Amino acid sequence: MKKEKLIEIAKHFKIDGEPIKIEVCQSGHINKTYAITYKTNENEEKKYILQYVNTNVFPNLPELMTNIKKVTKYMNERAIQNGEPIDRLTITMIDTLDNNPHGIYNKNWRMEEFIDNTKTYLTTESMEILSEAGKAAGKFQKHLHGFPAEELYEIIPKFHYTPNRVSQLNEALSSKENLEKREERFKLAKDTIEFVTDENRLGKTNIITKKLENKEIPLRVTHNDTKLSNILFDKDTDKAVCLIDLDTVMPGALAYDFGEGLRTGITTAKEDEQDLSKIYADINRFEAYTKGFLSEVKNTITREEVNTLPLGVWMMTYENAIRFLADYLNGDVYFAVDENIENHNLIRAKAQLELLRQMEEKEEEMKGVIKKYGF
Ligand code: GN1
Ligand code: MG
Repeated sequence: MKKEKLIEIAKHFKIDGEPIKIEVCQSGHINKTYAITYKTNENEEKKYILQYVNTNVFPNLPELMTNIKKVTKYMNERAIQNGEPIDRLTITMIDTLDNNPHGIYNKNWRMEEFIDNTKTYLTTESMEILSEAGKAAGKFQKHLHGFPAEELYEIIPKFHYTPNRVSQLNEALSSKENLEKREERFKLAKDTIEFVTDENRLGKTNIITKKLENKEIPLRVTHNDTKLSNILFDKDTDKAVCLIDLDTVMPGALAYDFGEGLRTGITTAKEDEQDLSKIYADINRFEAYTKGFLSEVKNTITREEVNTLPLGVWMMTYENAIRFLADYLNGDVYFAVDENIENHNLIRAKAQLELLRQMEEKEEEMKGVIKKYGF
């Protein structure tokens, strides 16, 4: 979109000063994100994030914004009560000039403050950063402890209910739409489909959700998208600052957030690494993340939740693979793909499955690490 048009949109939000610079942010597979720098009335520079939310994925944006406002308000109030700083605790949405009750301009647009002196990582070699990533996910849990999860809207129904993802894959497999065009994709994905639809694997997909249903584990407020690139780190110290992208905050299981963090944290490989030999599920990386995570949730996590953690890592990896594969077979309708990378979603699925295969071999090692930290 043209810069002039973006500036025109930005002017509908309550910000002092003038926009002077706009950059496209390349991360994220769903929304379109821009960083806008303003010159304030005091002649200082201040950055904001302008986003076009994809309402095919998030059809009820007012409900989504309501969830975000509720959880961020809760975090701020609790921190104030505890005498803790709130300046970089969580994201802050900007109101629109016409005071839209949900902070939305023209159906899809919203603006938030850019959190100062922070950066993100797609991957990292550093064990310290991984441990900080674990802390970020754990802190989110800690800050929202006591929030009544059932008050939140289920923004994407059955988001991490993996059997539902399996059904969506089955629909993609049996759909007769555009069959000619998709035929080639079915051929290329043959082995991947076989791997994914293995009966043993499918049989494990409902364990965590069953425990939630039976109340063996508590319903938590979960972020549901704790991948490494959704964590802000301090530019100078590399300490985790907070989780961003709260679009999928919903009621869920603790293991979803732990699992999604480690899906991207356990390896140095990118999510779409094409050279499978570069993908290595490293138990030392698992340990670094786990250590950080458990240090923050140690007073709130239940015994049964501890038991679900390794399965959560497996499940989030499997689930993303299923989703990438289904989207590939559907013709890339959900996740944004890079036009320069042929079969991008299939590549993503294969990379996830390589990780999954290695995780399956390391299940006992993962359990051992969790024990080592006293759980
Ligand atoms: C999407 O919005 P983004 O790009 O952070 C997706 C996640 C996937 C992730 C895979 C709403 O996250 O569930 O795990 O891509 N978000 C939604 O990278 O579907
Ligand atoms: Mg997201």
